[in-house]
Amino acid sequence: MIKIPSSEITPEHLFNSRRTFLKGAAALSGAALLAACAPGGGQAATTPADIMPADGLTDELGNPVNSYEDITTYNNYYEFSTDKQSPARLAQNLVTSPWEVEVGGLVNKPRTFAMEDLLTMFDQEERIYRLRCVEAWSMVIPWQGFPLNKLLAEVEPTSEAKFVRFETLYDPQQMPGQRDSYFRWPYVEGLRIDEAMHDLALLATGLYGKELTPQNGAPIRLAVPWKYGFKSIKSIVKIELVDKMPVSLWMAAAPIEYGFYANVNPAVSHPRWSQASERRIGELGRRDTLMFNGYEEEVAALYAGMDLSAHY
Ligand SMILES: Nc1nc2c(c(=O)[nH]1)N[C@H]1C(S)=C(S)[C@@H](COP(=O)(O)O)O[C@H]1N2
Ligand SMILES: [Mo]
Repeated sequence: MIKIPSSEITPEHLFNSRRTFLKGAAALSGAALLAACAPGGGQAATTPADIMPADGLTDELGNPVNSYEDITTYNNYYEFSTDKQSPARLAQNLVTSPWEVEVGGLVNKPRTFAMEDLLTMFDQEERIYRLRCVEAWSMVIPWQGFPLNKLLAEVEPTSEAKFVRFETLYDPQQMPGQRDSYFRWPYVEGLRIDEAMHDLALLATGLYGKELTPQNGAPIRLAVPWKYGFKSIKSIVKIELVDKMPVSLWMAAAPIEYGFYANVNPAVSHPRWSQASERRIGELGRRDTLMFNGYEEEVAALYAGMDLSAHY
């Protein structure tokens, strides 16, 4: 891995991602255009098979992005199903418009944002991020979105705000998995305020140059690339600044297995399996898991002095 001073990493990282993404996006819009002209018309005309990763579309480590098909058909979204294939089908009719995100708690300017406003208030950037699931598989995903810190700046967190708590939509009518009382719904996640302010913490609104699909967390989801995938909460309706560490759905379900931090760490095993390696979806064999999922230069300072085996 090329070492870049941490003071320089963000612009460089973004610039490279942006360039490679835009190159891919140009090719992608061609594919989407062709599909839109195909018989049948309408949105359904663009099938996953029409959208292929463009040559050379990679993350900053040179990893090719996963196919649109992989990204949109292999999902964890327990509100719909606990298997990975079903969310693509069961989430299809999730009503994602109109949509609002309520942002409040320990802030000077609480505000409920209409989704359309979130799309126009902030520049939508392209970011190619690795997603490492706690289940030891991974993907490389081209997102569009904007840094969470830009939204937080709008509401002005007070000095008492120490954590950010996120909530997914609660609607058992639309989300059959929420009728299962094994989990404490709605899905909740949290970040420490300095993690939330980090430029890599993205609110994703799109995927592969298109709108986010329901199974990937439409219309807005978090993407925190140095943490296990479960931190990247989908279909967010509420963001609250709080003074106490939030209890996430996974911490409530199995506190020994899932901690608050959930930083990708090959040296700290899950109680039931090793985290030292992973299966990249679409590849044979396994890859070594990287510390902080390969974002160590950017984020290690957030955890200086912490015992990461205790704060897992
Ligand atoms: N609301 C909600 N968010 C969620 C989940 C979920 O079940 N419900 N699954 C998480 C897990 S375990 C992973 S690995 C990622 C998967 O994101 P993807 O399907 O877009 O790849 O979403 C995360 N966000
Ligand atoms: Mo996951």
